[in-house]
Amino acid sequence: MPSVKIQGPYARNLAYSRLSARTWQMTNARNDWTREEARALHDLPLTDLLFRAQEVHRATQPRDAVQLCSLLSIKTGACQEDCSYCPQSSKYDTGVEAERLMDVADVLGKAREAKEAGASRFCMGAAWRSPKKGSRQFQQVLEMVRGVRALDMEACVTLGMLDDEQTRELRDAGLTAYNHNLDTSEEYYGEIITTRTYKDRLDTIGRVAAAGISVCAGGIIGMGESIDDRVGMLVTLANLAPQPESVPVNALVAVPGTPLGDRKPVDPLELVRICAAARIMIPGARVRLSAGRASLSREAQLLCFMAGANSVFFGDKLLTTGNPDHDADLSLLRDAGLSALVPASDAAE
Ligand code: SAM
Ligand code: DTB
Ligand code: SF4
Repeated sequence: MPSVKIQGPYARNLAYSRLSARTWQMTNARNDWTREEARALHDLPLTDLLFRAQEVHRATQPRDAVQLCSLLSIKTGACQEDCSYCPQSSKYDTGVEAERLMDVADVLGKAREAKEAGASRFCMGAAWRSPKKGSRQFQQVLEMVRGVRALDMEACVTLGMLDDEQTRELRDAGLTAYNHNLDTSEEYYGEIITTRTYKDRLDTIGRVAAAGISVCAGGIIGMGESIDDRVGMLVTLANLAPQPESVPVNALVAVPGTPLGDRKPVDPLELVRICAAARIMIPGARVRLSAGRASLSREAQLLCFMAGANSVFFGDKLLTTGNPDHDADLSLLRDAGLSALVPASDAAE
């Protein structure tokens, strides 16, 4: 595995970007976006939209650093929820084999490998509606979080809906961020998921923020939603107080067997617009170019970076589907003159 301790002018980026993002958040982030102005922004001529996104990007983020996050499915398949996009729902026959929660030591081994390969954040996903109250599995997840933090990596988990106690325990374990996506607009949500509501989603996000854990929340495009649905989702995210620390922008990976298995891929330029609008509306966030990257050209990915995306999932697998491999991503960064964000303590070495 290649070791990529990317240093250089942005070696202090992780610490710098948090400070800069928070400063911007306090002074410039707005929580009063209307759908009309967000739609007008989204629909700008693309070069104007990119220009505005670059202005915000350069004022708030290290301008040429991309955070590499590695993702691991710690508990796969057999989920009770019916999310129409998801290969892990038990309602659909997608060929994904259900697996029990992984051992803590195996997960930490993967985290160590990810760090060695250049990742500064380790994200763990479980196909749960919510973690079982007082379960041994939840205690194991807490151990995983503590272990990842001890490696001096940011730790993120996505485990479904949380109650107050679980949220506090995750915070006390040192969790950096909790991923809980809105996926689409409130109006379109019922077309995609019927086993929970938008309000359920917002409640968990509110609990996470109230406990002092950073919120990672974003969505998916390419599920048959309208542009107004995409903009509506961004407005809901931007008007959260505090705004999310990171915003994953996923392009649907159409998995055969799911209700959305036949959907045509979105035009990459539509993804560029969402990245740019997210950068402008949620200026302090890491905008994470997430699922769907395996079908994007290098040029399309670079346009997303110009639009303000500054984080990707790094490694050849997302949860159950494919992603560009390490070499492809490292050569993309190198050829574009971008660098990987390194943990603050590494930068200080
Ligand atoms: N079960 C938890 C939940 O739903 O919050 C965590 C795991 S879930 C797989 C995490 C996110 O992955 C979803 O909210 C969705 O945004 C994204 N996702 C899942 N399947 C996808 C697909 N086929 N294409 C794009 N994004 C997908
Ligand atoms: C997010 O928004 N995207 C990631 C992460 N958060 C957990 C998951 C993408 C999953 C894509 C389908 C799969 O690999 O199963
Ligand atoms: Fe379950 Fe999450 Fe997949 Fe929905 S997105 S089916 S909650 S794993």
